[in-house]
Amino acid sequence: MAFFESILVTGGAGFIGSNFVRRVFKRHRRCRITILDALTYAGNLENLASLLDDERVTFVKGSITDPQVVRTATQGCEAVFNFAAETHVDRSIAEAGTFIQTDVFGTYTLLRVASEVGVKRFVQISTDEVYGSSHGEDFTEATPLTPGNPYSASKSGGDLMCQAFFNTFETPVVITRSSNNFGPYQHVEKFIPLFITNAIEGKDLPLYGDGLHKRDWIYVEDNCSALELIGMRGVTGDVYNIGAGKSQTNLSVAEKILEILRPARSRIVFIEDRKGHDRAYEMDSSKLHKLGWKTEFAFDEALEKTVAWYKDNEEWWRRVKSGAFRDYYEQHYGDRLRKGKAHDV
Ligand code: NAD
Ligand code: TDX
Repeated sequence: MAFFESILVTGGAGFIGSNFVRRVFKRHRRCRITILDALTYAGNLENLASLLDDERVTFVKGSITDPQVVRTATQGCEAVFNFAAETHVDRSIAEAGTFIQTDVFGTYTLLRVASEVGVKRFVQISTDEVYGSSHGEDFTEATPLTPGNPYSASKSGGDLMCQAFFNTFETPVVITRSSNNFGPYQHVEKFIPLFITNAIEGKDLPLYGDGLHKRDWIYVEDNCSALELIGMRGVTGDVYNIGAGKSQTNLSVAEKILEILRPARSRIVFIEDRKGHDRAYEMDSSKLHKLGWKTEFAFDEALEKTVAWYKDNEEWWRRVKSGAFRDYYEQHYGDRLRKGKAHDV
């Protein structure tokens, strides 16, 4: 089945969105791509660097909460891939207003316009976090939504609105719920890039709680191949989990990062836990495997690639780490690190 001839990618200047745009641009030479992004603190045009000069790519700066902007951007697009969101759990704990605005109201606005325009496909990029914490059993698509923090509650609101639009207006929605992504261009506020760049800088690595929380890490390229496939072949109205199928503790990932960057001067420091910290996310992605998808990248090899990318792109992350991020870091980690306890190796 051929890919779409024209797509709208919201949030395309962020981490996963920019990786997805790059993939589609390379693999589908006839596809025109419109990117709609508000360029919040998380959006970065450098993530799209060479692509923006190409005639197949159009960039629109604007918010998915603005119906006028969304209407213009959606014109002529066969499919919408909605990546735009506020995405950092810690920031949602500090203040959740923008999360509700973008992740719920923004999704609603996009759905409304997509229905008016009559797009062929609306792919909602959601998260395994909507299921809450797993307790020894993998999440399936039938697992009830029990979000545990304001970010995942907002994403759940977006998902439910998608299901409501499918049910009420037959909007051709498909929902994807992926596990934790990592890879090039991920914002340094997130666990893996923060730990890699801190280790390069010789700074302490702030590990929440006992460090035994588990995540099912998926390399971003594997997530993007799943999104491409679900965009083309997913059943309308359905949900698809996207996971690598192997959870591991944060402590183990932190130790692997230090091992790759040996001899790093950094220490792992246990600090006060995140409030409401979900203990584990574990995914059953067998429904997606039946569509013909599998991962290409093993975790250890992909982590090495990711570390190499951050080593090769210091300018990119040093710019992101300066300015407003420095204040955020001091506010969020300063006291906790001073009161933290170094891990004995
Ligand atoms: P990100 O924070 O790196 O990027 C988000 C992008 O959305 C940024 O470019 C930002 O400028 C843009 N944006 C924010 N508010 C907007 C608005 N109102 N209108 C238009 N653009 C706006 O996020 P990411 O990690 O790339 O995540 C992308 C999507 O994937 C999100 O929907 C997220 O919930 C989902 N997801 C992420 C992960 C992960 O591990 N990173 C896992 C599962 C699901
Ligand atoms: O400094 C840190 N120390 C630490 O121990 C940070 C930033 C995180 N952690 C822990 C918390 C989590 O258990 O590492 C784990 C991963 O944290 P994040 O990178 O913040 O990701 P998470 O909270 O799991 O959410 C991510 O995956 C699901 C994305 O940020 C979401 O957008 C996505 O939906």
